[in-house]
Amino acid sequence: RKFNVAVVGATGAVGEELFRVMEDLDFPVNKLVPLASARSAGSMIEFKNREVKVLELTSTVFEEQEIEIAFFCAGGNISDEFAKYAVEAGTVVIDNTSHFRMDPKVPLVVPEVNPEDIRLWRESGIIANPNCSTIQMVQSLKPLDELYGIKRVDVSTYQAVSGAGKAGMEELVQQMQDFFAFKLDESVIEAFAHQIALNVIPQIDVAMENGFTKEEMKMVNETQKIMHKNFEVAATCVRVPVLRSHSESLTVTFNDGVNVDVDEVRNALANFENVKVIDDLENKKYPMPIISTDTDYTYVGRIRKDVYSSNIVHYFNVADQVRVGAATNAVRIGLKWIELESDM
Ligand code: 2RA
Repeated sequence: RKFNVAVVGATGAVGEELFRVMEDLDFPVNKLVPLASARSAGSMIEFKNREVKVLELTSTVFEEQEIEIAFFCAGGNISDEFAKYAVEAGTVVIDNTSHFRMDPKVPLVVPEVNPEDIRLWRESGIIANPNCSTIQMVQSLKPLDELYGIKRVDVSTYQAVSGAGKAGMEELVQQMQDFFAFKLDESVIEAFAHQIALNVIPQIDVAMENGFTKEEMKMVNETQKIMHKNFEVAATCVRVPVLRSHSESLTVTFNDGVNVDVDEVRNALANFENVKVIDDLENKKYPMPIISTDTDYTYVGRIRKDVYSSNIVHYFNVADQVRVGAATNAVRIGLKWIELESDM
């Protein structure tokens, strides 16, 4: 059967991508209801070659439109204010913001990693979609934990400007245009703490008391919740002038006594759902944002054993932040929910 589906934040970067991903993954849509603020209501979005009008997000729209599944991707404050109206109307909410992620009543799901957690959705009516940098990381950690048992993860990220939405992407493009017009010093700096063109910024989100940033602590706390493991995680999150794929350099320490076999690691990753291995350094083949962008895969490569410790492996991991890190994971959660929990 098909479902009545709402997308809250229909005109944002993730909202727009959701329509494309629902088409690509053949999401069973009966009626599509794009929702946005009064400012964007009335505009049109395209879905399956037809124009659909954006309606205003109100407290009653979920009930009026008989919505069964609602994707929220309009920011934490909007989820805070409106998700409860959807839940009251009997809608399952798939929330892309950080608002509910660490709520013990709300499952936090990457369908390839912890699909069974979806069954907890009835406690709150909400399923949370993790942070983008966490999603692509746990997709590679899960098979490695199953293989050897992880003790500690050290990760540095190279995060695209799409993580800051359309405003972030527009700011990078504008600053590049300003650079070629010899007026970069006049560029607007709004989406990021500093100029992002020709720069890297070792801060994503606000500072926490422990010296890490909020983005870095999301990678710690969300990873432990999704994987139901307490292994140590330390992250350094960095914004780079790339449009829309996040990269991560990972060092994974396995339990004492493990002797890493790189071929075993490569096979475990290659056999995991939605992960692709590109790992041929001699022939200059490895994952890069220009490979992953616009795809639904997490790519890994540069896999190598540590020079000093036999229980440590290093690798590089790249995925499209807007798709794998947001829209695609949300749609995959919806498909899994339909398979496991809807009364089809
Ligand atoms: C970022 N993690 O890349 C954020 C987006 N959710 O800024």
